[in-house]
Amino acid sequence: DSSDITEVQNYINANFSDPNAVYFGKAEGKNVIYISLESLQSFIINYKLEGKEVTPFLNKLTQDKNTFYFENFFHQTGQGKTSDAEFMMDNSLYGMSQGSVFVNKAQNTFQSAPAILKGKGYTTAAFHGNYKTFWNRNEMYKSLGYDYFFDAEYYDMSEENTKNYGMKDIPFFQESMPMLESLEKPFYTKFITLSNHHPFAMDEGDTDFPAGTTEDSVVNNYFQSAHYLDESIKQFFQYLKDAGLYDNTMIVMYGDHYGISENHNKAMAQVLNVDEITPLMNAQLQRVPLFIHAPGVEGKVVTEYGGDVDVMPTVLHLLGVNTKDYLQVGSDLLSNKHRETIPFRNGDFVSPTLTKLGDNCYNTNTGELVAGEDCKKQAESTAAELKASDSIVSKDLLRFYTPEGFTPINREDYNYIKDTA
Ligand code: GP9
Ligand code: MN
Repeated sequence: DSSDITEVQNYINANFSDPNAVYFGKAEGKNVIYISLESLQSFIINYKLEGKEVTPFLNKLTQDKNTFYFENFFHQTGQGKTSDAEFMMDNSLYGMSQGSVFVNKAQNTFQSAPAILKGKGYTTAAFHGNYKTFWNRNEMYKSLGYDYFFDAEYYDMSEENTKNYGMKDIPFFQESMPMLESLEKPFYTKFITLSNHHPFAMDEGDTDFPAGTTEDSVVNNYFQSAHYLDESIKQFFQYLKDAGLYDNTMIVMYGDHYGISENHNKAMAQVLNVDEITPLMNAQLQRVPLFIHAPGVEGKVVTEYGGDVDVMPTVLHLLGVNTKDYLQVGSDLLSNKHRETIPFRNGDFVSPTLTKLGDNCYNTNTGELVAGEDCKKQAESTAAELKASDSIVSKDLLRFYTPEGFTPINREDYNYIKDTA
């Protein structure tokens, strides 16, 4: 009821990170393309196997003059995996502590990035080479306000084009181009890649990159599969240039969640050349790459800690949309007041100084255990942030509050039934 809303509003107002005047509106009117980089973890950036860069294209992009590369960015996903990352990118709210918000809360009211931008004249679309019902996307995307959902039905799902869940990334981007080019501009779109998915095995002929040499085939395959993803992104960037879209499009790319779980710590210790992967190192391995390529904006390598929920306010502020009246729990990564305590979905947190994992509190830099008391303040802010978000999602609070100037989404305006006529 209204007292729940007031409590959440007070929390969010008190914690709002003001937009940075240097960047606010600097990408106004640009198209937006999000790319979900399946299972891509930050350790792979600039990693060399047998002297060869695994992700040469992305490595170079970290130094690009119009690109922000966030090197201390952490995924905050739970059981909803890819879909949790999508949810956080589009809403700056957390997925659920149990189960998937896409599956369980698809009928809720949201004030998502696509919905907000539709109010500014944007066309919105999602591209994914798997069938639309996976993760209940076809229902959730209605509530998020996606005008179009190009799912497996729009792609050539032949044997040679597909692997595991669906389209291989190279043909996926290639076949997406005519559909992307058909959209009215400006557009807000997302592309969800698939090839770099566990167990990462490649089809014959799809890569000439070497596999790793540990005793763990999942880890070994990961190098080849990540290399293939990098190559597909390189090709997509070229297609965007060829189509004349590159210079007026902001491209946001993020690793959706870890690819190598703790079950592979033994091989990962070899890969990272350490004796063992400690719990603290495992937390540090939850870093995923985040790139924001914004034409005309001077980028940089950003060292501040950040997490998934922080991306939406960052992107909207670059587009010149103030998020102050929206109920979002993230903190603009480019704000001078950006918050650097990054909650994980289970209530643990990482920060540049302290890390809490279960009952243990660590000095992030030395790895030493410190008094639990030292982590208390940040543990409280972590719990408060998760609580505010959970309150919004579990009680469907946004149906009681419409920010000024926002047009609510009517789910009935949307369907993703392919027109075969
Ligand atoms: C499936 C894709 C992969 O459509 O999103 O799902 P994941 O297992 O990574 O959540
Ligand atoms: Mn995924």
